[in-house]
Amino acid sequence: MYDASDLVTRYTNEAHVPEHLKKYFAQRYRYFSLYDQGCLLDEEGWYSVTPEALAQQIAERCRCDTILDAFCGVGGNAIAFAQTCERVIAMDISPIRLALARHNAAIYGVEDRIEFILGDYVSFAKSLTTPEEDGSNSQPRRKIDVVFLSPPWGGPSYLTSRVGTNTNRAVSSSNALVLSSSPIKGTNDSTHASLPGTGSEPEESHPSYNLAALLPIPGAELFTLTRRITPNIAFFLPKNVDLKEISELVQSSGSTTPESEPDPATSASSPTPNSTKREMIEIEEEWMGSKLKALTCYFGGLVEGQSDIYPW
Ligand code: MGP
Ligand code: SAH
Repeated sequence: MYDASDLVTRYTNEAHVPEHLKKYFAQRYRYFSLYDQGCLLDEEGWYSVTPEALAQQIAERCRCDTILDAFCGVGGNAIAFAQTCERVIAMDISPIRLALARHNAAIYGVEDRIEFILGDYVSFAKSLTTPEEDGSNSQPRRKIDVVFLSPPWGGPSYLTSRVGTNTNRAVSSSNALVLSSSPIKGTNDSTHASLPGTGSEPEESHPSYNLAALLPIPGAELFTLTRRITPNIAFFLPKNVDLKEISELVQSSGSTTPESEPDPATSASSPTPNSTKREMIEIEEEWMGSKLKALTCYFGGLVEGQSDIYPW
């Protein structure tokens, strides 16, 4: 079995955990229910891994043939995708985190279902969608049905360090409708969604998080680049993200929905803006117990009612 145990310290005793990681260590079974079987995380892994119950909820929504987890980190999402998708491509720029993801996937028995790629997603996405010099290949070279984006948010202080223009999460937009979906209303570690601000406990107010603060490139650029691979994107974002900026994504990438049946030969690429019908975005609040952890924004065929327009 693949083993990356020599790469990082594995904590089993709270007394040995550095002070700033203690709050994450306390949540270790939320991140990996099989933590005691040897799961490994490094510092960035501790503060950015998607908790298992949330990863499973997202993976259910993203069920497809081939999914690309563009920023796989220590594998929280990739492991869940391996349980709902035929093929998972997991990419990360950090050789250590990629090895940790593979190690953790082996513990979950899904290592063989994931193709691990060490690399920069931005270059990879450009190489997938750049036409050959003879112009023969303007479509992605391999069919990817869904891309999951969970990029770095700029560190654990993302909630307070970026000062946005307001704290208003309500959305109004002329070209996009943002829905708040309602999976399970849970009291334990499950996800549920509600309209912004109607959670079971009042959420603290934080300055808006601007998409421009995402790494390695601003969120709008990341989205536009990814749209060249597939319209079907799940974007995992801070809970205080500016929802108006989310709604503007589908306007700036020219994504109005096609009126007629799409040509199967071109359906993997962005739809042609040939109608004024609004593209819908679905926003899922990711809750654990009474705490809102993050938002997942679904685009294209991942939105209920839009799969006929954006098939895969
Ligand atoms: P959090 O609010 O920083 O942590 O992140 P925590 O411990 O849940 O805080 P609490 O005060 O609510 O208890 C919430 C969730 O967001 C984490 O569990 C991660 O799944 C995710 N997350 C946090 N960061 C800083 C990142 C990041 O940089 N990138 C990604 N992709 N996810 C992150
Ligand atoms: N969803 C993951 C956490 C992702 S954290 C999980 O559940 O474990 C964000 C990851 O993006 C980090 O591991 C970081 O190394 C990676 N990353 C940063 N820049 C990148 C780039 N240009 N290409 C690919 N991965 C990158």
